[in-house]
Amino acid sequence: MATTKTDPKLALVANGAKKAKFYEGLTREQLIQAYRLMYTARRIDDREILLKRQQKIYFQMSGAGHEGIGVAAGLALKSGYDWFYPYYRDRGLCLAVGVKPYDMFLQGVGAANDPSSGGRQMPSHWSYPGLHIVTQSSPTGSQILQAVGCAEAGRYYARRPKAAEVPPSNQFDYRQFKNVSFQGDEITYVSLGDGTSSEGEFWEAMNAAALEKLRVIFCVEDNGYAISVPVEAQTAGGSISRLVSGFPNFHFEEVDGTDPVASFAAMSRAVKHCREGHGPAFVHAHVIRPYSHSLSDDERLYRPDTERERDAARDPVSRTQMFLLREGILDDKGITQLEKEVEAELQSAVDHALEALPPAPESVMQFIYSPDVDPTSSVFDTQPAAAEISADGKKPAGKTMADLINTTLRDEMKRDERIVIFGEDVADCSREEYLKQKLVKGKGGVFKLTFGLQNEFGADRVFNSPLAEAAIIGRATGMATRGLKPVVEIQFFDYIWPAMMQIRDELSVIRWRSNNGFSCPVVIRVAIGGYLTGGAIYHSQCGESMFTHIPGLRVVFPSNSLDAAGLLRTAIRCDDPVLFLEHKRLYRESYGRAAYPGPEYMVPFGKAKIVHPGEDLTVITYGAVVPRALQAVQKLEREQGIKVELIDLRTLNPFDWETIAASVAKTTRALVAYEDTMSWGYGAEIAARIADQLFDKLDAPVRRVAAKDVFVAYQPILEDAILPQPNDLYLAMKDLAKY
Ligand SMILES: Cc1ncc(C[n+]2csc(CCOP(=O)(O)OP(=O)(O)O)c2C)c(N)n1
Ligand SMILES: [Mg+2]
Repeated sequence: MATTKTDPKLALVANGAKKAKFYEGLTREQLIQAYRLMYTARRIDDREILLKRQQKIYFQMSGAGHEGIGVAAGLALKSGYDWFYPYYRDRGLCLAVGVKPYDMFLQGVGAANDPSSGGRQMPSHWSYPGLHIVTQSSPTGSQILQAVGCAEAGRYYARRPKAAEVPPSNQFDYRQFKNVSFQGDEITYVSLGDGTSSEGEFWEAMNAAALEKLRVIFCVEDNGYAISVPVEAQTAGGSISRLVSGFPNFHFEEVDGTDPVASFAAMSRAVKHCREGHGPAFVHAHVIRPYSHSLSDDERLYRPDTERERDAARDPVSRTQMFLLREGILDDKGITQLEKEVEAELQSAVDHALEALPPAPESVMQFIYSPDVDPTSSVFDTQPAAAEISADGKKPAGKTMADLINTTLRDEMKRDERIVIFGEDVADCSREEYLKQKLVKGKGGVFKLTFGLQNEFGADRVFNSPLAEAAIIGRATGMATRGLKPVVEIQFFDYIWPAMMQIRDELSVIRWRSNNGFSCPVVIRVAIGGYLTGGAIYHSQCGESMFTHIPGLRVVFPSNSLDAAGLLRTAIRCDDPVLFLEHKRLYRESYGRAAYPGPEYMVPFGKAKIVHPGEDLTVITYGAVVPRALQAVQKLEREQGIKVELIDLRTLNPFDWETIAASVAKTTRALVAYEDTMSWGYGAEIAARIADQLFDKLDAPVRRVAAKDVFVAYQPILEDAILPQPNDLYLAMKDLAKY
């Protein structure tokens, strides 16, 4: 661990630069260039503020006061080589990396040809694939874990370069559409504000980067405020540097971020530490925020003039101008000339941006999902391989859902070296020597679904993550952005919530918000559901409709082992993020066992299965309700002669409307059954669609059977009363058939 501390109050000329020919390694030309970039950044802010007041753009977020550290970082790192997760104040960094002012104005006006989002995101939400600037969002800090995943991906490819290759086109999958590039010593830069360092994800990211010794530079741009909250009310002790100083493997810098020369020196040392592979670096840059938080904020409401004037004396743009004059690097004429050139460039950029066409309203649905790989298509519709019959003519014993998920993961890992598996307890044994010495057998997940995979494929492909769900999804998102295929596990659905920000505001929307500039087709396997007799509140939840409500996320919920194998393979090979829900009660159930269907068996998304044909009534369901409904259907047929058509949806987004519509048109009665709580649940949408689109076909009201609107209780008597049972289904079907 190395630490360099620069007194944040130091003036530029006081750091020894005056005597040196080079200024901390910067030439006179580079210093002029740095000033040009800083001045450009500030003037773009000024122009945008004007445009906002004229109602020609719709939002403004300034980078004012942060230009010094940003430009220094851009100069110390390599454009198109290193990777960048810059936050909204990093206008200076983006210009230094190569973003054009015109591109920034295009984002302001929301133009169709805005390269970062095509009018979908606010300005200062950077995304420039060619420059390795990865699409950014508004939630403070959600970029940090992704940056860690990005660095992990770069290291993975460097160690396994074959993984980056694109397979021949007859091996059709997401890889055909990923443009993978990597460098052995590439660095991932991620920045955040001082307030954002209070987010839990920041700490999860620091921990992961330190554990893995990753090449990540964390830059905290500390302007002393998070909107109106001052740093001493935000960060215990008022110094983030002090708090993080215990993380191992890090290089630490604390610097006056309004001083581009000192900032460049600090960044260069951070870059060296990372580039050489010693681990991550942390740069704490003290900056100012002269333009309030945003145009909606007036900082005079909470900052007195004295404090604001103190900041103004450190303004990086005017200080750098003074520095150039004092050092004789530019004279007054030179400064005027430079500023005139910048103004002319910005005028032309604004003029052109104001003429740019807005996006077509019809384009709104574009790029929610992959335009290249359609998981509902016939490519993903294959037949199971014939079951092997042994010499004595016996069919092989049926495999459980747990068996076939494990086998599918194994087959796919063999086929695709970009697959990595991580999560809590998913490895066989983190202390590899125990496995190697055969002292232990290995765990492979609390439900043993990943058993044996670390042993077979290595600890760099199958590993335990820290106990941090947001980190699992955030890191996976960063990896997938670089073309890897993380198949991660959330141990229990009940504990998916720390990752909800990453799932809803990041993973699912990255393709859409970047106008197809980036994608992150992660597979999230989640153990879900109740009927466990003793699972209680926190091991029995459903809640799938909270995820089917998210545009951009595929949601799969198999009811038997054959479907689980086929759907998991489709999930892995497709190009969209997939939430793969595995019902714990079905893992080892005798219902729905099947022979191994071979390594190419796939089930397309959006294709339901008719589990039992019938004419009198349609039951639409999925997951663990399928076997329960089947019992009820068989009893009803036996006892009442009522023939029920039982539909297993298999995938919830997309879902198979055609099969539902055809069945309900035939039977004229529909019952939607699901394990989740009744109100606002998945069945509500299906019932609404049936009522809306099949109204004239119906002879009865659309009914639902679901759990009571309460959490699942521990005592089995209570659990039975809460979750839908075969008899509840039986009675509802019988009643509906009377109409
Ligand atoms: C998760 C989340 N919570 C709240 C907000 C609203 N918000 C936007 S910026 C901000 C303050 C950020 O302060 P800091 O991290 O210090 O960055 P600065 O704006 O000062 O550069 C807040 C609270 C948000 N965007 N995301
Ligand atoms: Mg701040």
